[in-house]
Amino acid sequence: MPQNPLVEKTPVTLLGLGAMGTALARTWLSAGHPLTVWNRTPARAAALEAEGASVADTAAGAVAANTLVITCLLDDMSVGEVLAGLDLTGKDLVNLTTSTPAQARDRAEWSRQRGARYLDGGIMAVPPMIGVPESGGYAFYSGSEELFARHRDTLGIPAGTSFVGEDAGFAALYDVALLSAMYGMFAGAAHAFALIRKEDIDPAALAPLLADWLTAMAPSVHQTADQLRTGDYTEGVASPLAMQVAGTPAFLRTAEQQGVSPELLTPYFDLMRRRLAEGSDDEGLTGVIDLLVR
Ligand code: FVH
Repeated sequence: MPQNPLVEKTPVTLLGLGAMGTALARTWLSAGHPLTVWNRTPARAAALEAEGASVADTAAGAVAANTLVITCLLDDMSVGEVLAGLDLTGKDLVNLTTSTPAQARDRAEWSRQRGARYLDGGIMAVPPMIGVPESGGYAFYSGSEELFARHRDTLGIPAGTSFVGEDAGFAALYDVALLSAMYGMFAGAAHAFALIRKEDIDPAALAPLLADWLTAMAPSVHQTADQLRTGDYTEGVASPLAMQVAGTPAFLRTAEQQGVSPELLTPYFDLMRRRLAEGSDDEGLTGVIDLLVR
């Protein structure tokens, strides 16, 4: 987001200079924010120092340098280790480390007990997308809305921002929800490529077909959401569950004939069959969600 050059840039402390931390750091430096960095392995800070960052010898020194403290470490355990025993009184702690929702809520309470305000972040981008607005990368934020509003412009420099609620666990929840869907897509694509692996078919010929098909199917999530909201799982169904279940043996036989393990498909097909056995012939696939929720 463009910032007013006449407004003083918020100084940032960043703990963690892995692939993501380094990419974040470069965007704040390029945008003219005073930046103090610390990393467990000091060598990783050398290039950033040459680019204008102040390098702290200790995490305590880095935290003491600025009010806005951003962590981008491996996991929640490393955040706990790095911040243990440090004075966080009055700090604005923004944690961009991937966590579970429960870890994020605990970290928010842990920060509150130490006199810090807390915002949790989940980054929907890989390092090359950071600082490239046209890449579409963004981060979910949740926790203190007041803190988000205060630092929105600074947080918006590396990637877009999306505030998803005062519950500190929500950013992690949205993050994991989207990434889980992504892995489902990767699993389906892996099975598709495996099916053609032994044939005289160029994977590069299948790839655009796969991409177009997945893109065409993706908007079905809106119908799923509408059905979950209304509770009517038959509304607008074009491909009833009974028809889809009847088709599954062809998928499994094809896998067998192509010498491909069906292990990525069968868990989902099993759920479809269970839902159909409950008498939900006219539904689409939305009822499977209710079987997953324990
Ligand atoms: N890179 C990606 O594609 C994803 C995209 C989405 C968001 N993730 C999350 O971002 C967090 C950081 O990821 P990263 O890519 O920077 O990860 P690494 O390159 O592996 O760097 C890890 C940094 O954490 C430091 N570190 C690890 N353990 C400790 C510890 N016990 N005490 C202090 N620091 C620790 C590590 O330091 P060093 O190894 O250089 O000394 C790195 O600075 C992460 O949550 C992703 O899930 C990235």
